[in-house]
Amino acid sequence: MSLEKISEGVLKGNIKLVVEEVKLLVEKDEEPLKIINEGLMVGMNTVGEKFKKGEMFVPEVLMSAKAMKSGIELVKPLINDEDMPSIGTVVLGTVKGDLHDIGKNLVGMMMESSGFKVVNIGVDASPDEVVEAVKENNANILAMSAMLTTTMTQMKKVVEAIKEAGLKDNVKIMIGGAPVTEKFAEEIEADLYTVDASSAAEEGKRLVS
Ligand code: B1M
Repeated sequence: MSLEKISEGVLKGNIKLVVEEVKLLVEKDEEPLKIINEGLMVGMNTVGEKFKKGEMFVPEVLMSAKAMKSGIELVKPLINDEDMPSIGTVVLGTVKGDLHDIGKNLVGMMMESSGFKVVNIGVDASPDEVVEAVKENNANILAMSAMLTTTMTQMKKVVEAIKEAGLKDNVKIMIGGAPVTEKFAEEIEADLYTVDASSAAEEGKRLVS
C-alpha cells in the first residue's frame, strides 16, 4: 500500500490497483489531498510525458484517465463538506471543442472543498451554454478550462458573450489549463489566471471576498 502504487496504477491504466490502493490509504487516514497530489497526479504527469514522447497512445491514456477518475471518486467525498456554508457559486466548464475534463474536475473539487457551490457544466461547452448557466445560477465566478492551443481561443469568445449578455460586472472570470497563461488572460480580459487547482481555489476565495 503506497502512493507509488497509486501512481503506478494510473500509469498502467489499472483501475483495480488504483481503487484498492486508494481504499487502503483512506482506511489508514491518509490525507486526501496527498493521495491526489502525490499519488494520482504523479502518475498522470508521467502519462503526459510518455504521451508526448510517443511512448503511450490515446487508448492507453484514456485507461489512465479512467483509473485516475476512479481514484478521485473515492477521495472526493472526503474533501467535500456538504455542510460547509457556500461562499459563492462557480460555473465551471471546459470550452467548446475540448474534451479534457480531469484538470477541470480537480479545480471543481478544490473549489467545493473551499466552500464554493460548483455547477459543473461539463466539456465542449459553447459560449451560449456558458452564458445560460451563469445567468441561471446567478454565478459569482465563471471558471473555464482549456487544454488545447486550438481551443483556448474559445475563451475569448466566452468573455465576449458574457459582455454581450451584460454580465461582465456580475461575474468574475477565471481561466486555466496547460496552454493558458497570465498574459493570455490579460489579453482576453479574464479576471484571473491560475496555474493549478489548489491556487484556483485559493485565488477564487480572494476574488469573492
Ligand atoms: Co489530450 N492532449 N488530446 N487527451 N491529453 C494533451 C493536453 C497534450 C498536451 C498531450 C501532448 O501532446 N503532450 C496535447 C495538447 C497539445 C496542445 O494543444 N498544445 C493533447 C492532444 C493533442 C489531444 C488530442 C488532439 C489527441 C488526438 O486525438 N490526436 C485529443 C483532443 C480531444 C479534444 O479535446 N477534442 C486529446 C484527447 C485526450 C484524451 C481523450 C485521450 C484524454 C482526456 C481524457 C479526459 O480528460 N477525460 C487526454 C489526456 C488525458 C491528455 C494528457 C495526457 C493529460 C491531461 C490531464 O488530464 N492531465 C495531456 C498531456 C499533459 O497535460 N501532460 C494531453 C492531468 C490534469 C490533472 O492536469 O488537465 O493540466 P491538467 O489540469 C491542471 C492544470 O492545467 C490546471 O489545474 C490542473 C492541476 O491542478 N487547470 C486549471 C486546468 N484547468 C484549469 C482551470 C482553472 C485553473 C487551473 O481555472 C478555471
